[in-house]
Amino acid sequence: MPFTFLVSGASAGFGAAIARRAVADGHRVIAAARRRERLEELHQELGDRLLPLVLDVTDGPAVARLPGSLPAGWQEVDVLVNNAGLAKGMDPAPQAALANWDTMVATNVTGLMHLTRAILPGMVARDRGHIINIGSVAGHNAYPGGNVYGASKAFVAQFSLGLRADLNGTNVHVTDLQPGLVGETEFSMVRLGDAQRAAAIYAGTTPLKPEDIAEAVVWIVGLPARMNINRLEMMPTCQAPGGTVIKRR
Ligand code: NDP
Ligand code: 8X3
Repeated sequence: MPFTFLVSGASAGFGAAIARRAVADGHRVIAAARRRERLEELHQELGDRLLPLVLDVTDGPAVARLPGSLPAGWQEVDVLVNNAGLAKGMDPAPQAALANWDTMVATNVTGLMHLTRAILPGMVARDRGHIINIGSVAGHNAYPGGNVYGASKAFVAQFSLGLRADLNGTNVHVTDLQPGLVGETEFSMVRLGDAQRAAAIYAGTTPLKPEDIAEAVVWIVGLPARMNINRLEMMPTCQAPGGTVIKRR
């Protein structure tokens, strides 16, 4: 059955890949992000089964107005992919810029929370829907410089479980999708602001691709309605859970 998706952060990376895959599979996609021109390009590429929507998830009033302001025929969102998110900086906590911390919390935590709150009542009223939150392995594996980014993804993990607790008995599904290292996105460039440092993150690795995340998303939404995937952790085979670090003097 074709669904109407709302994908936040659809102008690049995972979000664009999810939009492409969903449209290829016969679904319709409301593609939301801040960069209008990127969304227009995606619209040109994918046609009228994609609705470009300029939206900053940190703009609380705009997010709250969203359900009523969608065009006729696009108001019933079946699948919300809370993907818009970012890391800013990788400095240790004593040196980190507070502005970067605030941006991560505003986007990864508050933005995700507000968009969920805006879309969820409609799903509950229709007794169907999927919320797929893009978390991260950083939400449960601490690493130096991951401080607020990791904490924001820990919020996503616990919020996802809390939502399911509230929605227990309904056909509204909630999944926290937790990828590890994924290349071919703007993530590390946005985080580090330096092409060389960003490229070094992936040197000598074969990371996951945005298409792999899209594959997981369409698998989740295609499962029988009785099933809920609470969390799904994915890593490339060049990465594995690590454990703690010891500092030797
Ligand atoms: P990208 O930087 O490639 O894409 C991020 C997207 O989020 C862009 O489309 C950007 O669009 C959008 N975005 C950022 N801020 C806002 C905002 N305030 N309002 C609306 N849209 C916004 O990153 P990825 O695709 O790699 O990351 C997607 C998600 O996956 C993030 O939540 C990230 O934390 C998570 N993740 C990434 C991993 C990786 O290794 N790449 C691994 C695990 C999780 P625009 O600038 O146009 O608004
Ligand atoms: C992105 C993965 O390990 O760079 O969420 O934090 S990591």
